[in-house]
Amino acid sequence: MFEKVLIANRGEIALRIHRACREMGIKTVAVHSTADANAMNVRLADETVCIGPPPARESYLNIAAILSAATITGADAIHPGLGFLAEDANFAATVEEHGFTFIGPSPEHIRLMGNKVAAKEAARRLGIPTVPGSADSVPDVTAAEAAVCAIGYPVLIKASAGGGGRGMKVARNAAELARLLPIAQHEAASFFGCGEVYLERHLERPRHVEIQVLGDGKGGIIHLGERDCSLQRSHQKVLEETPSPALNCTEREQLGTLAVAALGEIGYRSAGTLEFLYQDGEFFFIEMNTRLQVEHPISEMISGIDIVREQLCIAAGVPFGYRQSDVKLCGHAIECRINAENSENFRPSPGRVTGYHPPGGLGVRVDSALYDGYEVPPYYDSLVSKLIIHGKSRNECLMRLRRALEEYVIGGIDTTIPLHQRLAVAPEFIDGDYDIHWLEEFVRRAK
Ligand code: MV4
Repeated sequence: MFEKVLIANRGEIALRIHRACREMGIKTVAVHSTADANAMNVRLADETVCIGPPPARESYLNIAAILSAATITGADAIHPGLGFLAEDANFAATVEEHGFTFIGPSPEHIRLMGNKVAAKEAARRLGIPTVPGSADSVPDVTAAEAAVCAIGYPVLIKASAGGGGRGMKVARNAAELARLLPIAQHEAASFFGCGEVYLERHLERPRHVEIQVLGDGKGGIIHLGERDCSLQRSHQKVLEETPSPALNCTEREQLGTLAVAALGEIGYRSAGTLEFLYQDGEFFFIEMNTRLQVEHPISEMISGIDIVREQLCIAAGVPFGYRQSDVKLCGHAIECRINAENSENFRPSPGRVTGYHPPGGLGVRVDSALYDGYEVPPYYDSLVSKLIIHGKSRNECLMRLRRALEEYVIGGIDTTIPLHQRLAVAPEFIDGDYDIHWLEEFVRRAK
């Protein structure tokens, strides 16, 4: 096992990784920008290195500074966390070239899944159903129209190097396609540094269902069930739950078997997530995330498996000590993402936290680096806490969630706790009757 791990991230996820290291007797190195000198994960780390000024480009994305920090502290391995460099194949390769272990998938798998067209093609080859679409990127309107002949309108134009929904465009007829294609190509080039786009049939009211997998890199794969991430606004997830209220046991098993077979075939290593759209009883693969995800704790709560610990063991070459039949998924879990934002207009609300009282009790977990007196910096993602609830049943989980949201006090800044309080009593949410558009409508209706 590693003796010392450098955590190349910040905030709650850096603290989450620190905790797993600590429990395994591994020393931690926190790297931080000048804006994060007083952060909780920095205070708790064994060693700290300031790697640059507040802008992420000069600190958390500064590969040379991170590698220097790993060198001077004598770290064995680097955990990239999520966001920042977590899905940068060149970073993963550079880490390894410098003699450190990258705690994550192989650079080849990161690169493959980073290209959405190649990822879909790989998925199709591995027997995973995908959304009907262009087999390749479409260079011009002629190629796009030819592709639409087989797909049918409406189509969605997506960036090959994209993900997360930025720059997507719906075309409902040939005129819209001709108008939107060059705009989408231009946006793809400016957002992602690659102007290639592809087409997919536009699913009007799907749910977003993803499956958590762990691979040992030697063909061993297990899954930890699915997560329903349909509750989102502006492509930001707001609340996730597992199991999905939309799936039956057969569908759940089908999805798990499919994911395990496919990723075993490619010898996938570390934690990964296959994202699907689910509509009218059918699954369609859209993307794979080759990283730890924000919502990973709900899978931990129902499985009892510490995903970050598994990532560390896998990266150290320790084979799985259990198999799929040993994984028991118990009860129900929900995560509420709490952001430093106004809960009505979603404007960021950085500043000093005055009064911090997190909830507790059975089945309540709070993943957060907040503390009384902490100053939320304005430079980064506004996620400041994750409230994770576990219950024997979905109903117990919901009752407990309402209780925990009532207890949670974060003073001095606006947070999205009030949004979660409204959501937790909304009839459609209680009934599990929602798709990827429902929350946007719910937020609009509340105004
Ligand atoms: C889609 C879609 C409908 N049809 N693809 C958005 C993020 C990216 N990961 C994929 N996304 C979508 N792809 C087809 N063919 C609708 C979305 C989508 C979405 C997906 C998951 C969660 C929230 C979403 C919000 C808007 C659109």
